[in-house]
Amino acid sequence: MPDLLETFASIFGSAPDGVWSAPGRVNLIGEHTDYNGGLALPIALPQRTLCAASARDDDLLRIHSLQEGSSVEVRIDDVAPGHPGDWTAYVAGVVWSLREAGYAVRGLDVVIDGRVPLGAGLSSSAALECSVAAAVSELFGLDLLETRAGRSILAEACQRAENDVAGAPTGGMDQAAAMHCREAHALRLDCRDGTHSHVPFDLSAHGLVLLVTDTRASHALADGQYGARRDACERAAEILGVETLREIAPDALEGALGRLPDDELRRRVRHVVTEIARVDAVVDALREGDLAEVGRLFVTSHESLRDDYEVSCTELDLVVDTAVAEGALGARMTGGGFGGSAIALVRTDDVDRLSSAIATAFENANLGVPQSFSVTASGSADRVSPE
Ligand code: GAF
Repeated sequence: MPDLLETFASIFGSAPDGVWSAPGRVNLIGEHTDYNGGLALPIALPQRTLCAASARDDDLLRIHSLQEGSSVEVRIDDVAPGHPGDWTAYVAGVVWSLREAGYAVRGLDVVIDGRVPLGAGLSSSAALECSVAAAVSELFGLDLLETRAGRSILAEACQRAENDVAGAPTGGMDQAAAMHCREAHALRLDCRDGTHSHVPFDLSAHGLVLLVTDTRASHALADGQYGARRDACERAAEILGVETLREIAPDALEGALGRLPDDELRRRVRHVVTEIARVDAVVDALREGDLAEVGRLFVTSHESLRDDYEVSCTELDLVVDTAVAEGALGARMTGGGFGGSAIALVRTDDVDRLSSAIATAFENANLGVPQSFSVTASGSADRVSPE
């Protein structure tokens, strides 16, 4: 943390009031289900974004990032959809949305140290939003970080910042993960009513690790493809006369598909309904210690995302195919897709061999250099200092 504190002092002339942090995430399963009122199963990553901050008694936001190396100033009253138009929307948007929700929030001096890989589909944006939300809650006495209900309010404010200010029409999984995840547990998130529970997730007991591979293939959620999938789901729900696709039970799927006008819409709906069912199948398999079944469900999920939802890409498919061919129990893309990262369930002794097999496969296919690293389930947004 010395860089962060030194930079804060050199820019703002004093030590910060405190430092907060929030994690990135990988989703074990339950992809593109959150905006359909469905289930998801993320874990928090050990990689976190740090936010050193001090409260101001005016309405100015002064924002600096170690990675960007530049500073931006914006007044809270000037924050609006599309403004600011760069990464600082994820900071300013959080302050704006908490104020819109009626909280008495003023300006901030902020330095960000983002240690969640950027553009890797690992929710660096939610980590940034949630680290700022944690800081704002404590600096302005909102007392939201202390309770589960308060954390849900912060997660919703972060999602609004992303939807309304940054213009990315995402669901709420990533922010909920950053606010609610627990060490050595996955978060079973029910996006219909916002409830969640913690499912033990400690692969070391099984001689396994979760290997994340950042494909380095570009990935952006504010572009049209993510929104197009969301629109398709809303259109299908309207045709089927339900509020969200969560209302379609697996045994009613065939009937529902028969009432949809085209094959593309049928495939989108089939992914969502079967994927929601796979979440509880993974939860059951984890509770029973049946990791082979978890691996099989990973692969089924990936095939569904690749063939029915059409959000995978060459790089993600290559990671999954290579990992499975080299003995992983299962693998799948994670997050929004169109690039970003994949996860694989791998025997501890096989990690190095699998990582180099993936790197070699990318080299042979003339693709960029992927980054593989193993992760454990970590904790949620919190204060780092003063302790
Ligand atoms: C991205 C979005 F931000 C999430 O809300 C979720 O929809 C995910 O893609 C797909 O499951 O991470």
